[in-house]
Amino acid sequence: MRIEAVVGDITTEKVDAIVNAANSTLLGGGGVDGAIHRAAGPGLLDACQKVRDTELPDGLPVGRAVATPGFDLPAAWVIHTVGPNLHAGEDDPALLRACFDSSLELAIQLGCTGIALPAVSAGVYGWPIARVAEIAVAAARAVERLARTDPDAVGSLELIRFVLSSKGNHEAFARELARTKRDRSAQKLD
Ligand code: AR6
Repeated sequence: MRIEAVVGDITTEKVDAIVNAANSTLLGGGGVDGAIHRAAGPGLLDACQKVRDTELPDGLPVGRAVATPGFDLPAAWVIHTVGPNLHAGEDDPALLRACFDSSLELAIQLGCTGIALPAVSAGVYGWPIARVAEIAVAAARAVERLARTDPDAVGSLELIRFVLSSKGNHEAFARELARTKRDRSAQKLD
């Protein structure tokens, strides 16, 4: 399993699935959500509307994930998840962890080889980037551990790439990736 962090625009990622930091309506918004809808074209909004009309009439709950095709994107799939909104008092880290866990789990179920994820909740929803990095990287490390202990459980997944919109955000993720790598080598020496 490769886990990495890059600076970039997630809409240009050539991986099987990209993750969208959506809101519960699934009907678009600003930030990465707006960028993904613009790049995917109108088919994405139609597909999201269809999901609302069928399986999720009350919207996508915080922490859950749902997939649609990627339409005009290089990625075959968009995995929509809804992060907790700190400005609305949603301060439970388990909810943010659930976003990353459910997105990664869905990518595995879809048979993805590679997935790209943004810093869910680190924009409009107001979570500090260091906290998002800590939670997101912990979720990725859990999948990495699973790949070692039970390879079948991660299917074809080989790459987890965090795509960050700024150098500062990238630094937070790079630091957390380095820290958790050090922790793991320390554990090996114990
Ligand atoms: N590629 C990668 N990262 C990006 C991109 C991009 N093209 N564009 C923005 N980011 P946000 P949230 C970063 O606000 O906090 C929307 O209106 C951005 O700099 O997109 O979960 C939804 O509809 C930030 O670091 O998501 C919801 O209403 C990170 O992506 C609400 O915002 C997430 O910022 C969700 O808020």
